[in-house]
Amino acid sequence: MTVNRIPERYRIPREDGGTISEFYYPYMGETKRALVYLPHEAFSDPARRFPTLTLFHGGGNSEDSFFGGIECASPLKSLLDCMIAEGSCAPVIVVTPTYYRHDTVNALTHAGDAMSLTEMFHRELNEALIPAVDAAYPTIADRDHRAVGGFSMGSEATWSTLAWGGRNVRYYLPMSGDFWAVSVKGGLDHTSETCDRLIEGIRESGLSPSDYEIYAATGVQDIAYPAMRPMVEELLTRAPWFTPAEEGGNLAWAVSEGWHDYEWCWDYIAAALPRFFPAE
Ligand code: FER
Repeated sequence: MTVNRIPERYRIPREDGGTISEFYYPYMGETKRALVYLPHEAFSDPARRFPTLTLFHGGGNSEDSFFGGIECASPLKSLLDCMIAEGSCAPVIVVTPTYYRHDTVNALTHAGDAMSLTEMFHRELNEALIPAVDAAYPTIADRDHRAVGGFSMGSEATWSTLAWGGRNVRYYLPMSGDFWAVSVKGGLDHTSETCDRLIEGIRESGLSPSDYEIYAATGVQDIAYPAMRPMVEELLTRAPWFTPAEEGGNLAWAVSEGWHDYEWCWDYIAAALPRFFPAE
């Protein structure tokens, strides 16, 4: 399926929107920082609880990358404010953590080093981040109201979460990145084994195909396209584990005109949110 560009009004900051703040939580002896978006409804209706989308940044980036820091230099906050105000999706809490640690500076410049961090992030997500967010914010604390997604190496972290850490998360938004469990760009070089590994992990987690839904997206000019395309196309042949969304299945494959840049993630996020968390 194709992906629409977001309308220009999604880029215009709104007075009636939600808030962004810094959030700190402990993990393995460190204090980890994340940004958290709370929808306007968290303030206007204090008894209400919300689904959560957690977004993993790309290699060499940080917890500030998706929102453009607390000053919100990217269109992500205005996009969320606008979609929620217009009733295009449910009000949602959005969390942007980092898989980096204080001692992993090397990994900032090498995607291959980032890989061990993206592969393991599901542990921090399940053991520390999800419980901390649920304790601090008005979340609907069950797996049907949690989504994770990511860009580039953050997409690798998203596939890894589905493979090994999906017990608390139903929805997945891998953007411009394949799954590197078998090898770097294994979606291209080891397509079949990469798909086997993903399915093996899901099966060992005790999940069945109705327990997860994926909106996988990239662009035809994206450096991830040559690896992501054969992987997702093969996954679409692996019923019952993966079946096409067009036929009511659990895997949507969305291709834009785009390249390897957050600019195209706004379109993917805007397309996925109404599927994951439709407005009531
Ligand atoms: C991919 C293409 C590129 C991918 C990751 C990258 C996980 C990351 C590149 C970088 O960080 O420089 O298919 O999948």
